[in-house]
Amino acid sequence: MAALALGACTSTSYAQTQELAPAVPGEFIIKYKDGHSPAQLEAAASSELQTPSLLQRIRTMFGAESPMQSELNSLKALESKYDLQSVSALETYDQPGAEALFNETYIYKYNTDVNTTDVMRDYENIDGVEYIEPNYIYTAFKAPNDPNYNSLWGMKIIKAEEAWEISTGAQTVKVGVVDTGIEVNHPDLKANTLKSEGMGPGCPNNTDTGNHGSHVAGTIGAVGNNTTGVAGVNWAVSMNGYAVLCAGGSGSLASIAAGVNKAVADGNKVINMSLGGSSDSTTFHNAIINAKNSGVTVVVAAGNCWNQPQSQKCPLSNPTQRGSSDYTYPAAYPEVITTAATTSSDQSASFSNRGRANDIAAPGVQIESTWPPSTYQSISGTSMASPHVAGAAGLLLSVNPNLTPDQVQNALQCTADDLGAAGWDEVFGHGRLNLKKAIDAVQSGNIPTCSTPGQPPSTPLPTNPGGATNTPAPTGGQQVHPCPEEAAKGNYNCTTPTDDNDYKAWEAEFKQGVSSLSPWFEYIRKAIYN
Ligand SMILES: [Ca+2]
Ligand SMILES: [Ca+2]
Ligand SMILES: [Ca+2]
Repeated sequence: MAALALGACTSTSYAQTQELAPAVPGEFIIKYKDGHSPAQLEAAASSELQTPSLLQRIRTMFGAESPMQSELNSLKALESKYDLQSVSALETYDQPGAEALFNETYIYKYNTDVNTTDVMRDYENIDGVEYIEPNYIYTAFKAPNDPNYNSLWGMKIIKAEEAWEISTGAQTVKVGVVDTGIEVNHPDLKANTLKSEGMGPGCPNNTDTGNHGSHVAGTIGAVGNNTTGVAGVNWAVSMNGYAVLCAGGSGSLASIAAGVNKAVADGNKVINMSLGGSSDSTTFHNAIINAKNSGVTVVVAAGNCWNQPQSQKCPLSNPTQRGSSDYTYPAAYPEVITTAATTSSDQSASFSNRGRANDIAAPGVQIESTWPPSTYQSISGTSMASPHVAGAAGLLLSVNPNLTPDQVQNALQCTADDLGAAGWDEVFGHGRLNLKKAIDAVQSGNIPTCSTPGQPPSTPLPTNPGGATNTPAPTGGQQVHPCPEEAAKGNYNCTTPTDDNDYKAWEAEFKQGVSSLSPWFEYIRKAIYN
């Protein structure tokens, strides 16, 4: 799509424009100083002829031209030199303000063979010319040809199209999706997915029994510009799935920790975890610390329990804690990028957890993405916000693969568009992701720094120390489930306690048919956000 260059104040000298930007061949925008357009000069010259001044009569006597006549002649000479085809005034549609700015501004169409630099030089040598510019061509920002792309409001609001002018991703960047798995044969995921590994009990390889992971993967890296479906933040990337949430969308701590550790071992530079629970866990936290120490950026969902009733999905009894990312794990761990969800009008999603842990916000309502076996779905959740940010982290790494997790986090959160209360706040963190500004920061090498001032301590509630005992779980919302207690409630079948008085290790078989060793904390509850 071509558009007119409307920069009245940006007179570009040909000398500065060594490399001319694309323009319509032979076409120029010329603005004359008031009274100096050819039509004005001509009118003035003819009135001069009819009622010649004394000075003009003297000039005529000596065969000299008036300056006005001479300027008109120079302009006429250029018109014939470059074979003028047509001239028309730049339309201002009768707006008085625009009229003043575009007074005597014309579109000149010359022979398409003319040398742009020559024409500009010749015009700039004439005093009455205020400026001349090539009729530059502007194009729509890079949008992919995927047919469902138009419904991806999230990509537009984070300025992905502008960012894609700089990079559309790279297959050398690996991103791990610790979730329900990835349907590797989905036509919009296949080319960007290396594998999906079953990590939890009953989790199969290379497919997705829960759909959630494939949806997350599509936002990170559905193949872009392939005339199919949707486009991810990365049009090209290498994703690895780690299926840890099976058996109805939940998974044990052991599986999730193994998934994170495997993702690090496999060389993923970014890990997305659109999952969580209300149990603080040293094992889980250590897996995340190890990931960050290994140079892996970990992006997680803030949780969906704000303003939600107590339920299996949102188990904490205290409503403030229930809707807080500070009491949601891994969201509360300081090593992760905690992502809240926004709507298409940049409001906070009604369910999006708030809290001191929130670092950034991203689109999370009515997000369309890939869905097994080979279709697409729109769903909502901080689960959908997190992969926008994880995808953004991947895209930044395609520009500079040596960025540290802290640099990635700063580039993302410190360039975000501030929303809500001025500056960092508990609803949006530092603001809504702006991918264009983030990629510009990385490309320029000037990555700003900013911290999340309210980052909670890693253990905001008392934890169950040492080993399980028969004492009751601490109150205040911490979901600690020593096996015997849960067995008494019928939630677990406990087997092989090593010590009757100190249940440091046991095997538990969850009612859902998933077994785990020493499940100190209950990740078996619905722990998935969608
Ligand atoms: Ca596609
Ligand atoms: Ca955080
Ligand atoms: Ca704010």
